[in-house]
Amino acid sequence: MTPQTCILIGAPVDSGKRRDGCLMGPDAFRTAGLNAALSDLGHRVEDLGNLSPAPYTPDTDDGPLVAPNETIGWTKQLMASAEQAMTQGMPIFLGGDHALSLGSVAGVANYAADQGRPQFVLWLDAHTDFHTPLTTDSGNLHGTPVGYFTGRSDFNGFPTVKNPVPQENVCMIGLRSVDTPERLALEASNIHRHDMRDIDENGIARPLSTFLNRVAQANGFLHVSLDVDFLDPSVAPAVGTTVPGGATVREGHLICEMLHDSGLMTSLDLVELNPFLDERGRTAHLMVDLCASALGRRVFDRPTRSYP
Ligand code: 6HN
Ligand code: MN
Ligand code: MN
Ligand code: MN
Repeated sequence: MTPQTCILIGAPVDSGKRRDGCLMGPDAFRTAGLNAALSDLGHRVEDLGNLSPAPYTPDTDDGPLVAPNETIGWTKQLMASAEQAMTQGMPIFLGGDHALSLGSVAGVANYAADQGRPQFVLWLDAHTDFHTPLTTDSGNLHGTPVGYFTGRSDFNGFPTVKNPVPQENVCMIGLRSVDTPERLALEASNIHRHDMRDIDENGIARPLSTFLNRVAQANGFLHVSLDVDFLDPSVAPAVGTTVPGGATVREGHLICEMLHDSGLMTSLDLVELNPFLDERGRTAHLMVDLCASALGRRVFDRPTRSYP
């Protein structure tokens, strides 16, 4: 296994929705042993500690959006940190809610563009997070990162997305809660989307391997964004937006194991963990175990298998 330099970037973003608690996420991942899990696999681990948002005008409570200015501050900071960390290794963003991916993905995509290579994104989530600030009903900006980094309009006040990720380079797996405006926009897009029925009928390995083959053929960079609610709430209760009918523990591990076999993953988000809602740390531990699988933890080594 090729040792990596894993760069842990704590991003205690809690501005993407009303319910507080994700700000404790980065420390819960550390407490659950993330650093040791990765070092034990032979990787070099550098923990940059926790970021703060770039300076922002304090938010007022009178608009349709929850804490837009704070999220703009986070997006600026994360975009810069992501681009910088890519020059040094594989950034692993410890969320924080999913609003952190406005900055993490836009930042890694800037780096990919500098290298003259295409950026791809694997979105593991119950939700599509494809809203814009104008289509969201909840006003929660954690429902908008895919809209932002694919270059949808109406993100007023946010930094310009210099290198939008092409729609056909985005693959979503795990979907089971999609708002009507998101569904209409997605159906008119080239984003690859796999809902849970698709997984029930065809398994999770095939859609993933099809996508990974495309990343490999294009010599792309691959960002993976893992939302806790991708997993079924019975095994991952520590998230504010639980939706029944999610991925099993083994489906999660298989995805991560295949990601490692592919050697394609260049950056990772672990998001939406709300330790306040956890049961004795079990969700934090599961997320750490999945991350370890994505970085090479195995029961037994085996010849790499490919899926047609
Ligand atoms: N997440 N579609 C809902 C909304 O409020 O816009 C839920 C968003 C969930 C956000 O998955 O990170
Ligand atoms: Mn809040
Ligand atoms: Mn999400
Ligand atoms: Mn979600």
